[in-house]
Amino acid sequence: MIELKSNLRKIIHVDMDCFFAAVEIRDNPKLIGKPVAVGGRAVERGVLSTCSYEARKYGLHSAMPTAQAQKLCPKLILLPVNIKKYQEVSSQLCNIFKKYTPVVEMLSLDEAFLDVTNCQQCRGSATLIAKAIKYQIKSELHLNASAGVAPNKFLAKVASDWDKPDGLYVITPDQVVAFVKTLPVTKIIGVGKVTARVLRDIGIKTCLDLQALSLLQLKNKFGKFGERIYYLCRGIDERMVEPYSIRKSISIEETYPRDIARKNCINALSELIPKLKSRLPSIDEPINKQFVKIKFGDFKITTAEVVSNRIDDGIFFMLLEKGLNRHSQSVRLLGIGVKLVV
Ligand code: TTP
Ligand code: MG
Repeated sequence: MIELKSNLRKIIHVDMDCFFAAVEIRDNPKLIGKPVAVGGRAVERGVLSTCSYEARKYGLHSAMPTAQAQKLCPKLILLPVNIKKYQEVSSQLCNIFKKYTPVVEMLSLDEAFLDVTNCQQCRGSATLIAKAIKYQIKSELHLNASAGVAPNKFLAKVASDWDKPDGLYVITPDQVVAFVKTLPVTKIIGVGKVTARVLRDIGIKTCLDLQALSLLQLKNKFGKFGERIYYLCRGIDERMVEPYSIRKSISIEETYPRDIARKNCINALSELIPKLKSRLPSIDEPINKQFVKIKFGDFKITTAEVVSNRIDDGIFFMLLEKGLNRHSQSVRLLGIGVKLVV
């Protein structure tokens, strides 16, 4: 038992609060306390990248069409996306993280995993390290971060969202079993609306409910992903924190609750592009390829890719058209991504 404990990892997940909006409000204090959103204009059929907590009170959220957001919140202050500025802040954030550990995996501009198992600062306490990081972000960058501390990536990410905004939530190794029992399955990475509905239909809502299914049952139902959730619902996640440079590609995909008509794919793709960009460490990030993945209503999958050195929105639309031309069905899933220069 003691031996096992010495192998335990200490993982911190940090996620900034309403990141793009928070940076804009910081740089223009007149916006404090107002409903503020960052995103594309309604006339250009834009969507919100994010919005302040005041705006969220009106039901606004990321990826909502701006036209709809302005109807729900007529006083909304809409600002354009200034990605260069957020990238600068992101690299400042990364520098703060690296003061505590070299094992930093930036997941997007505002989100990172840190493995602090071997960090000697703050008496080696991951909780105190997370506190120190939050304090440093606040005092140096004048922004709020939420942090989660846990023995693995899955739980650290759940924890950072637990107490948002300005939160710090800790799941110690001996709390894991009790914590996952009541955790809704929707908190498991990869369990989107579609999987959640399949599970709900057989009476499964929490991770404890899910634990009743055997490894074989889950594999039969969900394939390889079934195996993953078998372990995740028990609070087990062996994934390492991988410093960014090891990652070979970055992608984002969405399975739609109902198959979408082919003519609506352009809009759906427009919503994915800003999400993908927010996951890149820099907009000028050198890349090799751009790709689009389509899963059709009959589960047929096609991918289209092309060599590209700089991310270009037009290329995604061209690849979408190419993929759609290969099959006549409606679309169940859309994904886009880039292969990185490593
Ligand atoms: P998130 O961390 O998902 O959201 P957030 O930081 O705005 O709010 P929260 O307090 O809930 O963490 O995303 C980080 C940034 O990425 C966000 O500020 C804007 C960008 N983004 C998009 O451009 N489109 C999207 O659909 C999402 C989800 C985020
Ligand atoms: Mg965030």
